[in-house]
Amino acid sequence: MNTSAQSHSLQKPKILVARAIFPDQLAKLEESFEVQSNQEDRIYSADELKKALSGVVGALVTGSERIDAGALADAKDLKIVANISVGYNNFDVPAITAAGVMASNTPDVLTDTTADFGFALLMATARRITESEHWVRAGNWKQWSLINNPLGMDLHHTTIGIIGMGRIGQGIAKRASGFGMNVIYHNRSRLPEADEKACRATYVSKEELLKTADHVVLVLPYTPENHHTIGEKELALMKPTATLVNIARGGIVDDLALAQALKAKKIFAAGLDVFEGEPTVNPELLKLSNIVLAPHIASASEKTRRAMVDLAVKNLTAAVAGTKPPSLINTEVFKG
Ligand code: 8YV
Repeated sequence: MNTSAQSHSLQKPKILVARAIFPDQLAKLEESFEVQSNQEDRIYSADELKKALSGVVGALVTGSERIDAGALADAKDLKIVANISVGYNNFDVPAITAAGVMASNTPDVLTDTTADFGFALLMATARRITESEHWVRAGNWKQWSLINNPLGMDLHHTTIGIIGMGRIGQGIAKRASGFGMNVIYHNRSRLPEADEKACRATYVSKEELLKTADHVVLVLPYTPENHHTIGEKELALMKPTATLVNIARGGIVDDLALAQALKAKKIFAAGLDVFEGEPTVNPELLKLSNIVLAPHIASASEKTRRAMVDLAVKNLTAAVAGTKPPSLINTEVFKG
């Protein structure tokens, strides 16, 4: 073997890490790969992403990177785009498949952390916790009062309506049972009886759920069909005492219609972790006090964010080694 062939055979496969990850996880990756990383964490423009994907065999990306035919135009060596996210509406899956590239996501590892957060956001919303804090900080608390301090809505022994009954929806249902809540749900397809039993959940139509739930929680994936699942018409069906929580994706709720419904007190309050056009938040929402806002942090515990990266790395490493990634989305691309 001549020297250049030798050095070629010793070369590590080149990969892209499109966003900042924990430094020790990056250092571990660098043992096996030549890593082009973006620890600066500035989101690539479409053109920068296209360039960054050219010449790499694998890429770790997040929901901020749109992977479509344009992004893949020069990615001739790419075997996998491994999303550090369970939702993958940032992927144009048919275009990725047409390019012969595998696509993977990070299910399961974030289920409980995300369900915990969904429940926390629901409690904060129903019991007006952030609004109360702002009120205290603004010096408004002059005396304890039976009726003139912020009064919220109960969770215990009320009805929770969950739209989207995947793993995270089921996690929220189980938590709700612990609060003595009656659980109703709506989903594309009804769950098997054993799963309904495990969640103590009853399947209802979307309309019945909106009309009867005291608390509506959205946990469905974003697809074009799910765009504005909650708009003016749906908000009008809800009780004036009801709360709405969105931990799914921006675009599932019509944020302007929601702001109008909250302003007119057509519903009691809302808790949002995701927004249409995030990180921009509709200014009409920012004017309201009967709302709790969070910056898309449902999966954000360090332990879980690390587990998401670990699973994405497993997917990437498997694809580069020619084995099947554990959470491959477009299985038809894998030639075992
Ligand atoms: C991610 C999420 O943090 O997994 C998901 O679907 O919404 C979050 O856990 C986000 O998508 C960034 O990739």
